[in-house]
Amino acid sequence: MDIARNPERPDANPEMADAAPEPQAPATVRREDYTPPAWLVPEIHLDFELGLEVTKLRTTMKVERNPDGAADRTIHLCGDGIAVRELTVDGAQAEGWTMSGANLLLPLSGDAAEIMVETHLHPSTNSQLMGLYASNGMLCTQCEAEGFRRITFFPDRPDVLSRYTVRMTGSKADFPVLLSNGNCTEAGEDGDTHYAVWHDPWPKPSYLFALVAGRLVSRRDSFTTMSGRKVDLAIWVREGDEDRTGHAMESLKHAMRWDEETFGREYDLDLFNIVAVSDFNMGAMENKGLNIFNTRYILANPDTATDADYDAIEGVVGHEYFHNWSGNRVTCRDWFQLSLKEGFTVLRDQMFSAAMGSAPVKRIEDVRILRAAQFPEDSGPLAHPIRPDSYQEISNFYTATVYNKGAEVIRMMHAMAGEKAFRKGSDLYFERHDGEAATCEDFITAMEDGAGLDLRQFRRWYEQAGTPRVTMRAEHDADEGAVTLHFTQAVPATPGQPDKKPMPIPLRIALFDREMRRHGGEKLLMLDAAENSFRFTGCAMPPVVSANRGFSAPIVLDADMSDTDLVFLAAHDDDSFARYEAQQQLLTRELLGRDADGAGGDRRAAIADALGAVLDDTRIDDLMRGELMTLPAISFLIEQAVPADPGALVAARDGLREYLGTRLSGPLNALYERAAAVPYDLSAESRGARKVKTLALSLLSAADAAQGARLAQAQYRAADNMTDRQGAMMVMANLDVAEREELLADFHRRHAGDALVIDKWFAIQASASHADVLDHIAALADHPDFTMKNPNRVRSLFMTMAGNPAAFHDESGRGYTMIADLVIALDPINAQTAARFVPALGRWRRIEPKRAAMMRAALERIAARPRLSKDVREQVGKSLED
Ligand code: B3K
Ligand code: ZN
Repeated sequence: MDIARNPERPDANPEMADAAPEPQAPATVRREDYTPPAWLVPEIHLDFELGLEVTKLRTTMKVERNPDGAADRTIHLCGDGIAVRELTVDGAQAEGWTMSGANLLLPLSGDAAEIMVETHLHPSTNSQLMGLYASNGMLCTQCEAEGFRRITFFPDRPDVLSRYTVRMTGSKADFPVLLSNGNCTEAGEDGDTHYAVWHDPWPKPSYLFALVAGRLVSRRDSFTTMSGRKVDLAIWVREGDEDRTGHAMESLKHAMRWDEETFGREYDLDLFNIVAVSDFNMGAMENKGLNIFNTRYILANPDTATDADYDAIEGVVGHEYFHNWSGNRVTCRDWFQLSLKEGFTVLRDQMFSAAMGSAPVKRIEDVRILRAAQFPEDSGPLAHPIRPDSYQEISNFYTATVYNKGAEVIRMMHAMAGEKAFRKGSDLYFERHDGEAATCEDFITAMEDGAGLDLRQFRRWYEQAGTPRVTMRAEHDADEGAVTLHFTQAVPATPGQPDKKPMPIPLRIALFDREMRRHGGEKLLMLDAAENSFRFTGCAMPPVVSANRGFSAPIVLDADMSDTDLVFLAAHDDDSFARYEAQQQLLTRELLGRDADGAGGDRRAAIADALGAVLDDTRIDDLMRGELMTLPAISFLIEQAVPADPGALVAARDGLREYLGTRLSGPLNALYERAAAVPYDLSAESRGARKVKTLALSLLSAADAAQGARLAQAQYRAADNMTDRQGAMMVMANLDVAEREELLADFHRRHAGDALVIDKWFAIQASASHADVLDHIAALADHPDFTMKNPNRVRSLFMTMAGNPAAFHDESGRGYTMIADLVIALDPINAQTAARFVPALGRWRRIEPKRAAMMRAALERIAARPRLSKDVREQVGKSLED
């Protein structure tokens, strides 16, 4: 339902509140229905009279018939919750215009015209945080995907590219800083008000428009590009936060340099602005020359941000910057092509972070995210290809599939082409489509032409949803000294796609000589059929096969290996990912209660031995050691055991942690002491020490709560940084000990008023495995610091809870009820954020019947509500479909 039709919505435009509150079935938009726009808008001029309560806007656009579009005399201008105040065509009152729902249809007599439309906006009541809204007394915008239509009437689709000129007038006191895309070309003042004019020379789609006005201060720097141009850089924050912007600025400069060196991409304006706002629906937004960020991906200092926060800032600053080419210079033709910019840009930010830090650790982290977030999507009711075929609400398609699997698909092209040829392909793509609104097909074709790949069958990765399941069986022929690897593959059925075709799967493998503990070189196999076999000679003994090294393909591989072979690879594989993977497989088998096979029959002991070897292996650094000490996520285990019993999985994981903590208490204590002695800085050594320290503490406390509480208390008190303090608090939050409350109160007191740290305080408690976790969460929802208006705060409590299996899957079903209540209460305030909570309930089919029935009932309760947003309705409807 659009906001103009829902009087319950707090941000409903008062002018539109009388409109009929008729709920309509949301229309389905289909990829195959794409037609080019009938009208283009080469130029647009926005004239804002700024106010928090009312902002008045006069939009002037030059429009012209699109020679490649349909011969439609009527221009279709999208609107959402806005009303026409005044409308002229070539200076005269417009005639014959009509409204079609929220959209404006305006007949035009010639092939070109100048249209002026006036709209009034109400930023301070815009709680959806789309369009123009107020955050902490400042004005800012979010237009992707369809927010521009909440500002003015416009053909709000990404294939309409315009040159923007923006004039802002406002109170000097309220809005001392006035920013928009491009460069400031004029500024002046008149008594208490002032104005600024900004011009962006690069034609762009409306989703990249941005405006910010408010009391802001900036950190300044500059960057000299590869052709010697000086670019001014500024990061704008609220007064008092400027000291926390250093890391973001360094990350930006590193990203600019890296993109020049790795992809040959140079920045193209004289100015690059970033603004941090505290009320934001997602991480950040790549508006041309004026990125807008969630404060959480900008602000950091050692006292308030963890090492993970520092990494996330580097990654997101890089990601948004890289969009300047993969997204802005070459944009998307329509929203079905979203992965064209997002998948590619995620790959670019992953490569950047790998280059800035530890590449093997980054790869493990990225695969962990893919498996925890994307695999469940691919196996559930919301499964969709990386290039979807249809949607009702595009905001629901900013998914791990489009982003992370999209990145994996392009990473496979990289693996098949090799570094140099891949670069030729990306160069050709940028050169061919610069200034255009392109498609995934354009990208694939450029890769074929530039990198010399044949991607005919590979296109299936864009068409088919679902994670391919691959089995591998090794057959050894002792007489011939040969081994044959037999592969089968199947892509599971997904909604709307019952039958799948085989995918081309690039699989990096190595055959280890069991005795020499070496392999004779890595190979890249291409699977391309339901069954493939490959024969290798020179194997007198059956080799240990290390397959899907580096996670070369986003698949589930059942390699039919004995525990003994997994123990071998966990100890000897030279590919860090494969070593990690062997250990995860062993752990997964154990946690799923699968029978031990080999390794002396005692898998627990074998796991403890392998982990023991990891704890003091001097060949690996602490950052990698931390990965090898991390147990598989329950969300990953749920995927492996259908129907899953989350309670049993949580108990199995807790039991194994207790066992490992007890068996390895000596080496864990030694590791803890060694790591605790390393002083704080941001070097890899120091960060690695903090990582293993808290992991060791967590295992030790699983074995001995009293010792855990003692160590956690001491770590908390001694901490000179947030990583140690948060780590100690997370361990303490799980324990039923008196010091728990004391430390939580201290943490809150210490960081009162610092929103990002108070978010952590909520999240720490919501992620705990404490027996009373649901009571704690219910109490926190009533805490004076909790608000439904701030997405970070909502996520810190409830998204954390939805990701905490001990809480969400509590056998009482109360976790499901709480999430359903949240969705119902949040939907009228912020539909986009509310819809993000639905997929957790939508996984009911993979859960044991008792819980599944309660999850389904929670969805049905949401579905029965009379006025749901399009966002929530689509997700709930699909989650309940048979
Ligand atoms: N492109 C934006 C995401 C916009 C989401 C709109 N619902 C951020 C990013 O991926 O870089
Ligand atoms: Zn992005």
